Amino acid sequence: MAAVLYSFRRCPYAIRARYVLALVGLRVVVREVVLKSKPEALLRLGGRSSVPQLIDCDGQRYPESLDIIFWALKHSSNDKLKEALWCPKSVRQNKIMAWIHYNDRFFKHWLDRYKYADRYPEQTEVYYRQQGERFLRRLEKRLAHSRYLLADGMSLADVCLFPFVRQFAAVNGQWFESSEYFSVKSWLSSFVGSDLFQRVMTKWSAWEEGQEPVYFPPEKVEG
Ligand SMILES: N[C@@H](CCC(=O)N[C@@H](CS)C(=O)NCC(=O)O)C(=O)O
Repeated sequence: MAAVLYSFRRCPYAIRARYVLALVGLRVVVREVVLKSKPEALLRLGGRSSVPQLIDCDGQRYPESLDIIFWALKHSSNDKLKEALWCPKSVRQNKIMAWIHYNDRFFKHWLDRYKYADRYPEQTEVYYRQQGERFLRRLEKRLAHSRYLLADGMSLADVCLFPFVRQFAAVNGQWFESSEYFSVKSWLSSFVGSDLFQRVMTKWSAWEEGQEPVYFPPEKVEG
């Protein structure tokens, strides 16, 4: 039995986890969750019921996207890719984690407000966007010098951030396309335009107890 991944297609945390699983070529059983009516099997696990979550073959639980990503790296046999994504040098690992924390703690906060500005009427949508742009400017500065955030090769920093930048860009596509974040735009399209991303974003119907297992990544793009 393969590990089970509770996932939600559009969730940026789930996208980063699925992207790494697909990159390293690990196959799991995917269970698509509807956040408004989470399946009993997920709730029965107790504690947090956010997605993504992974349960491995021994029943060990990985309740956060980063836990799943490191689980995937640990089980991958592609050492070269593992080293590229998570360089063994601690200086680089610290840089990667600094980007991820900056994203998860700062950018995500403003992204939520920008996306759902009507739920946060104390400020305007433009105000929230401008706060998020502080992060975009840092990305732009970095990406003007190298193709990816740490160097010319993709690392976990890129994979963990791009799904959030994608959401930010989608709030007002016209604004983003006409913005001057040229390096960010080409960095983002190198992910979003890839075949791998199409597989990561395969559409599944909501999982129901007892159904035939659905595997991720899929053999071919569906939906
Ligand atoms: N820190 C978590 C965050 C996951 C998260 O917030 N997922 C959202 C969907 S994008 C969710 O499950 N929200 C519903 C809930 O928290 O019950 C991770 O890295 O996996």
